[in-house]
Amino acid sequence: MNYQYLLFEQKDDALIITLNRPEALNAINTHLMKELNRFFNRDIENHRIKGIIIQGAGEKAFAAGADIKEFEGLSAAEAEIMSTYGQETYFAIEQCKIPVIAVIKGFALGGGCELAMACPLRVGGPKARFGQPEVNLGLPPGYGATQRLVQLIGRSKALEMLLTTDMVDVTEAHRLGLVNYIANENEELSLALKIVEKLATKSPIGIQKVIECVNAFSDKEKDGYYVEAAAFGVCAGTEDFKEGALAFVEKRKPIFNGK
Ligand code: CO8
Repeated sequence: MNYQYLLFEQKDDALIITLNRPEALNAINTHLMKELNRFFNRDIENHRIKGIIIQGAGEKAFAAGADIKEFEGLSAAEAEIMSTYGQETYFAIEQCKIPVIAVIKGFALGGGCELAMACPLRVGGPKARFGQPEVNLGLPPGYGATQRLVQLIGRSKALEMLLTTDMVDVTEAHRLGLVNYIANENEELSLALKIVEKLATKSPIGIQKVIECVNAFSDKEKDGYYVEAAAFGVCAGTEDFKEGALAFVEKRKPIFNGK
């Protein structure tokens, strides 16, 4: 794999992806977005892993948004294409059959906060700060915040964050449901690794189907209950289901093979 702005490190069952533009607070430029797209749509297949962790390089930021320095001279058509491409990339992360955990130590702003929201789980450190400052630039968000923020924290608080651009700290983000876990300083990554360890004991097919069904909730073309019943049916025919039920009866821990 040949990547310029993403670093990869495998630790046991986890693949750690680091957004690596610390000099620009890991702002997501076009190239970095293309690399995320390539990984989640293609290269992920080369990895045998149970969880993916996305973090930002350095202590200061997860990602401070899209790269504002690329905005100059952008035509309306180009901006719409960029927005759609970013949304598609984040959908691939949201729908990834291997769960993705965002580890946020500092700023998660604009497209950075949107990236964290596309991940099924989020761990925040004590200095994590979340915000959607796009209206300061004369823009609405373009990578999904007007939809995912509403889903995650509710319309009222989402509108407050989007309209005022006020940032929320990690305690408030946790209270709102914007982060799942608060980690101690310098323990953010190790907490995420522990979560992957836990996920690795579960049925990979079960996990994949939960992600698929929950995503159906916000897909206007799908009936989530139908998707859930169909997933339940598919899973009932799997070796994982037989193993899970047998292990319960035999009072032992299940060993899932993901088939
Ligand atoms: N883009 C490009 N460079 C950035 C960005 C960014 N989003 N954020 C920070 N940087 C750069 C700074 O320019 C600076 O570089 P340099 O040293 O070369 O001047 C370096 O990172 C360090 O930043 P600061 O000196 O500003 O650090 P501070 O600690 O003073 O401030 C802040 C930190 C508060 C995070 C501040 O940098 C800031 O406000 N950044 C911008 C945050 C923002 O507005 N984000 C939203 C961007 S728009 C967006 O995400 C829309 C997504 C959808 C796009 C759809 C396609 C068109």
